[in-house]
Amino acid sequence: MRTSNRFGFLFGFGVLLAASPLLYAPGAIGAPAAVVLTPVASGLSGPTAVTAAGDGSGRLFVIENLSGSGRIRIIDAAGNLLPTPYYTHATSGGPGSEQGMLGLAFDPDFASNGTLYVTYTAPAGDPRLGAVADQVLLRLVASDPSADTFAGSETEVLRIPDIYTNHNGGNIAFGPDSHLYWGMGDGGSGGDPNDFAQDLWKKVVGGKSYYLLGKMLRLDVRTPVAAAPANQCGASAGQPAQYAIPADNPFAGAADQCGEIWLYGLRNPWRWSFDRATGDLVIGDVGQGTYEEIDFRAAGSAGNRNYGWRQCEGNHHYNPGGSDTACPALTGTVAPVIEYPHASGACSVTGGYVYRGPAAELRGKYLFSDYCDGRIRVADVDAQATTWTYTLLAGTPAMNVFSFGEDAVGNVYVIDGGGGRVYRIDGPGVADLIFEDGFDGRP
Ligand SMILES: [Ca+2]
Ligand SMILES: [Ca+2]
Repeated sequence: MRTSNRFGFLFGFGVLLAASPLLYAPGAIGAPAAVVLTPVASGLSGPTAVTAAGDGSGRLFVIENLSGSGRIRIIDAAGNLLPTPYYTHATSGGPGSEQGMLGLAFDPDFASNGTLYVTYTAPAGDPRLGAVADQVLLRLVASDPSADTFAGSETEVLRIPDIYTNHNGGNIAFGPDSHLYWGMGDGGSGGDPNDFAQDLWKKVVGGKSYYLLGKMLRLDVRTPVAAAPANQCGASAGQPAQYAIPADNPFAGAADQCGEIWLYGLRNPWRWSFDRATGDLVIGDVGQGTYEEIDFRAAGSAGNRNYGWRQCEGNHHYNPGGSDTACPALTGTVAPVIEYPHASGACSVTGGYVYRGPAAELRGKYLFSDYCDGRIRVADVDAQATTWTYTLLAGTPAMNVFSFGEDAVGNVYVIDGGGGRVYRIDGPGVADLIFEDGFDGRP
């Protein structure tokens, strides 16, 4: 049911309610009208990501994190959460941990080649490159792409050493160029004590070599190489590797700069996405203790690739500190398009999507949230603007927003990790659904 409030905006949930309509607080002036959160699945354990295969099957794939393992579940085209997981892998971590199974991306040609990728934190006992469990990119090739349980080959593509258990990024996605992007955190602890995010090469700490931390990586995962170049940091020079460095990567062929790097100066790019209409990259980069930020990279942009951390937290000096608020200008780094402080319960940004789905009033707007306050934010996106404005959606359920996801037709989903639920973000004109287990979407 949807309820009109006195400002003329509409809020509600896409379920049938028996009694009086739910009244929600009005949104800020200018908020989009009639946003509806339609429950899609509940009862999930530590849901961390949701995506589609782009294979015409209508299936959604959801990562669940359990203690010591991560698994992929399927919501079929009829909306049923299938009881048998699609795929399971041992991990370090568990529900609510920053470790675990963290990312999932389907090859654009999955329907024909059966290829998908997952990222996970290696389980205890797995070989370790760094002080703690490695971050791993794995290729799965399904022998039957239409099957609802995975059977096929598994190949490790890239393994990144880690030094602390937090800040593991983990999101992966194919860009419009069909290369795979992987967002990697700064290694962890707090304040990036080893300044990894600004380091473009390998750095030895405690006798172990670390690289590719605090970066957005761009990989050609479709082209295994027989002899890796000297600056392919995730491989041994001259040895075979399961991915190539795209020739147009900024540090391809460079001496003492890792060829995999696309962007750097990131702290923990936990969730980010490509705008399917423009190819622009929008990143939610989790802040340290004071400011959260959204970063923007226009498609085809060749400019500054340094997004500032740990010199800057948002628009503010971090290390070395400073009292001004013009950090990016003074450091020559890229300023965020959105910054917000830790206030009113906000503590950790969760990047979302530029909406390109069927709800007309949401099209072209960027949806994102905060893990701690669970409020959904709707930003007006103007690629010409240096900062974006946004409003808070009123009346959304109490959530811990772990992630957003997008399906093949541009629907955007939001994951309440703490509540084990997935919602689709809808507008008016989208048919209401009755949720089979009686869950009605209310907090
Ligand atoms: Ca880490
Ligand atoms: Ca930044």
